[in-house]
Amino acid sequence: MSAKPNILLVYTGGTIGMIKDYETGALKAFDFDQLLQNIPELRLLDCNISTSSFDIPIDSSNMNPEYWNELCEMIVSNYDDYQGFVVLHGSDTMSYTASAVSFMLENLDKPVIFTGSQLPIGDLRTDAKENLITAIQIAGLQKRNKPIVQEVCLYFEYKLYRANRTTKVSAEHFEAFDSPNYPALITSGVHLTVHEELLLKTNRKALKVHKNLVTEILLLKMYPGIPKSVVLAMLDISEIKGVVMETYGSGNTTTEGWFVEAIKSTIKKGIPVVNVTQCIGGSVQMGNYETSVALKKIGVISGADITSEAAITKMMYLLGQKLGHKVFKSVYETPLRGELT
Ligand code: ASN
Repeated sequence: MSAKPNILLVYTGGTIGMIKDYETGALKAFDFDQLLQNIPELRLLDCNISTSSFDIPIDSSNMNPEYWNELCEMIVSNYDDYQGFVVLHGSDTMSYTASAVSFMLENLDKPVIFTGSQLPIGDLRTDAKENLITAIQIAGLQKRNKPIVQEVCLYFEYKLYRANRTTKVSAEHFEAFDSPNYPALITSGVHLTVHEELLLKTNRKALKVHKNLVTEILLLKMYPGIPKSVVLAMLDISEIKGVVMETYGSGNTTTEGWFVEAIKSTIKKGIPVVNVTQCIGGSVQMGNYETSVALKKIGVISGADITSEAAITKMMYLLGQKLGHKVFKSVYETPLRGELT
């Protein structure tokens, strides 16, 4: 292995590489090589950077599991030749993609760092350069010839987070992401401060990729006054294979009989229902209030302090594993990639 780490930079699209279409005034994706020409600083980094790109870069609002498969394939097919991977991705759905990839890549022992920006790299006030340069530096961090970070992360505005703990919290601020239930793994100031005790440790097993995600999931967000007819109609959709229920506070819903009955019969049909909180931070604790006691009794799965992004992608991944109902519940409630406490 050369002394300098090899880093693969994968460009999927997003604002970071966009330019303004002067006819419409809207931002659109453009050529990756042109993007790199705007960052001569990359040549000063102490690593060998190779690049790879989606054939047609996309705005991340068009992201989907087919693209996730393509991205995982790009990482897996280059896995032995690189010490780290940096994925440039639009910020809008970055937490979804990065969470999904964390589940799809089992036994990862190298860094996969997602980053992007709020302003295009060509913009005078861009946040892209710092995000990109530091993400590459972090992907190249080594200790005794081994990568220090061995998990899927998201780097934005001076902080490295565990990817599946993040959520996009601002469409305006450079600090676009937060990780409310798990501290930053690395903070970037004058020095990079690595919080090693927070990092996932590799289990030394061979890398495995899981591509058969199941997407037929209902995201049921509770709101006061949600009509019975609406809930029943949604739960009645025959394609649904799993439900992520976004509840109030520590996992509470209305105690109205029709609601609990509807959830109970959904579970009886073999459709798992996961309880996650609508709150930005904190955890589901079913049984804490009367308004969640029944949910616990009927077998609703606790998402604990998982984000909705990780809850949905974890369900996509586990539904693809074809587990029995009981096993599904216990596996879902277990942290697989550090996504819940
Ligand atoms: N719409 C863009 C995207 O997600 C937003 C961004 O990257 N800041 O691709």
